[in-house]
Amino acid sequence: MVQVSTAAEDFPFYLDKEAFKQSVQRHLHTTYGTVESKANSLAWWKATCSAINELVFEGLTETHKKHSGIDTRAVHYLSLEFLMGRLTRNNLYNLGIFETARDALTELGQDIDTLCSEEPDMALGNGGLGRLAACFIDSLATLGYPAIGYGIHYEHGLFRQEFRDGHQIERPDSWRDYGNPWEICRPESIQKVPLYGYVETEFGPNGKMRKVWHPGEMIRGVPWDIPVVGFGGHTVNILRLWESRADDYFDWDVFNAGGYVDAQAEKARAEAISKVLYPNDETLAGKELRLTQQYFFCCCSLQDMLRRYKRRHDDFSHFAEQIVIQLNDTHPTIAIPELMRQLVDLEGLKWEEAWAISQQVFAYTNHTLLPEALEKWDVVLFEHVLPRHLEIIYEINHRFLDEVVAKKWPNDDQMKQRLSIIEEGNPRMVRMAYLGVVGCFKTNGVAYMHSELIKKELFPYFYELWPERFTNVTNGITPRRWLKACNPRLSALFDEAVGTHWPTDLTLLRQVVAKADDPKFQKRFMAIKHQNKQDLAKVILQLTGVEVSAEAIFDIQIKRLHEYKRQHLNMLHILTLYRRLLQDPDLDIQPRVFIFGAKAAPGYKLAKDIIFGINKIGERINADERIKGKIKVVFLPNYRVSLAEQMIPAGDLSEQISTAGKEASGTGNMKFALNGALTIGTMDGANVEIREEVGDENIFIFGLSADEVSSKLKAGYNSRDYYYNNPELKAILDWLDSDYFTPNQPGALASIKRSLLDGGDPFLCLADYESYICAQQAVDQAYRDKARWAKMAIINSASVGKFNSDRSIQDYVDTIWKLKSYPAIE
Ligand code: H2P
Repeated sequence: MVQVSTAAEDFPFYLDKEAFKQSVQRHLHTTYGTVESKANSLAWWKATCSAINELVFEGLTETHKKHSGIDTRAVHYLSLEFLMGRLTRNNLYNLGIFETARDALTELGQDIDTLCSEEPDMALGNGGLGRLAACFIDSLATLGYPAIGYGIHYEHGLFRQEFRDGHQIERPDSWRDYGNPWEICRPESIQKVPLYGYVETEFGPNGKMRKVWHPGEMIRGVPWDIPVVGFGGHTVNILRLWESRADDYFDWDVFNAGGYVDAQAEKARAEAISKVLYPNDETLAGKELRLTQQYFFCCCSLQDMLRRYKRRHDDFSHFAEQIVIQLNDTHPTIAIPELMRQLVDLEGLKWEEAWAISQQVFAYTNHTLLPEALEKWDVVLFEHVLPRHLEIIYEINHRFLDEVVAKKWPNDDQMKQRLSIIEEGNPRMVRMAYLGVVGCFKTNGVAYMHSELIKKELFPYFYELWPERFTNVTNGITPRRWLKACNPRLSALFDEAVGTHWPTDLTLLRQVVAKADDPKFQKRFMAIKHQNKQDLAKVILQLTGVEVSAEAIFDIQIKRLHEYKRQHLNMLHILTLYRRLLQDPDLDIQPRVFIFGAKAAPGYKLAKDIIFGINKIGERINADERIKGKIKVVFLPNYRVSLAEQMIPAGDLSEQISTAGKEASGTGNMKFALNGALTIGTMDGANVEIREEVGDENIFIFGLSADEVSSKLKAGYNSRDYYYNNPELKAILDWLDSDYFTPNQPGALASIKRSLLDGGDPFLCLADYESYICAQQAVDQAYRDKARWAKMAIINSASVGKFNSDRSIQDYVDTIWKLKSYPAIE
């Protein structure tokens, strides 16, 4: 494991308060053309960013010099999502000048928290997958590995969520309306991307036949670089995001002839590619746009890699030594045929040569077993957008089936059909996940259990064919953002307890376990939790108008809204408690605040109904004086990274309640445990490994195991059995048919009940209900014993060092990437 010193004295960018102050003032005057008396917080924030950037860019230049000087192997991380959140605080901490900047700004009459909140979140992602990519590039830079992240420079990130009468409303998220101080446009590295058209077979200059693609359209990819500062400031890598533009977008002739709108049509079409993240793909046009997006950024990124490589090499014999490309999920697997196209069609390599290279550079991370998230493209659509790539995929498939499958399973057509990259059916589909496995030297899952399921359930025959290609890398989170920066109080306590090196070596926190029984330490630990809860209570009041007490259990579920994540199971628990309280207002339960944050995909009706349901149930419960405020329910609007940073330090209970076998890993579970929340969860994803680390007595596990889930489904699961056999469950489900929570709108919540009964309850909420309620009772009991709870919380916080994303990155380096660390600034 690489050790990078992060002791304060070793930070290369030591800067005193005076120098920082002067820099901010200078930028206020000379970069933004304003003065102290006129500047608002936005101007102060921007001037602060410019002051920080002086150091960031110096680090960037040094890193560039170092890495290009040694011409080293680098990892290229291709991801449709990078959920960066805000960067100001992160960059200050990583440069080791947070305190300096805070004090300098205070002397300038500015509050650093206010300035930091001026920054819009870079919400270029949807959930855990995108945030993982952001944590990974932080760790890569921290460990000094040569790396570049490649993605799309979306004009709008994930939508901004508002609630209207409890319903989710989507509004565009314009994160860079007024510019983004962190990014640099690089017109010198623009790439051109061909699309559509047709392919011809021609005779090449050597008399050999060759394929020539005549594209119907060319798009330009404009790169924007965002510097990624490693903790300690020793290395600054980049995240390169591509923006689409029309090649020659303004048609003068049409404009001069009076066609003012038509003249811009091409521009609008080209720009649509990087307009939004996950355009609705219910229509054919939406599907085409998604495929185009995936191809667009892979094509630009590969050209960029080849361009850089060719600066130093005359042939491709060293390509696979220099370049490794990690495909973050199935979305970028189109990069495989694209590299083949660039090598064979454009660079003139033989197929065999190109395929041998390609097979050594690509590795694929799978993030989900859910079929809906594994890309498949209709062959007709594919051929329309990428005619040459379809041919290449056919060739890859043909060789794979004839040379590999037929050898292992001679005369077995069924096996060929099973493993074919093309799914025969109506319509025929390209299975991109299969292409990923065939074209990559490694395929990994993101937690131990998920990686096992990949082998057993998702790709069993591929596993039989190539067992050595399958591996696991358990996810992680960066402790810099998810403890040091978001929870300064707890960080200070840990600094005192174990010294200041834990942000890079999180296993040092294990020493704190010895203090878990110490009443004084418990008191300090829980006092910090209480203060964090008070802070969150203020945010809750401001966002929802609901007053909550920091004495209550803060029971939090934050993640994408999806049936498999089972926010509606949590809702059933709330309804159960509410009903019990109505039957007996003196019922002795620990007060709880149920806190949610989640966005539902705009086209996912039931997910939106669940948000509506929780909001309406919350309204009724929060207003019901009979239950004396014993439970409250709040759904915080517009969940995003910066809100998570305020919620996670305040959690007592972390809800990780997915149907076993469905959540590949989860990373919110790690963030909560690190910040001293106890997990209530199923044996799913990384919960299994968290349990191993914290011990069975410090986690609340419930529900069916993954094996039990699959046997139950095979045996014919009937959710109605649970409904009829449990009168309490029946009563709360029937409640949803009434207008109890939605006055004058009877049945407004009925779709949730319908999905659980008529819809067959595909994620087994009802099968797990009883066990979940029992586990929640155990939580209630545990919380009564303050010393016991404190001990459990401390043990959680101290025991999850394994989930540092530096460890994940080191695992990737050791098993897949084989990189060397070169911190740029010693
Ligand atoms: C996904 C998986 C998570 C996993 C994450 C990162 C797709 O994220 O479902 O289980 O932890 O990738 O590997 P999410 O659901 O949070 O969007």
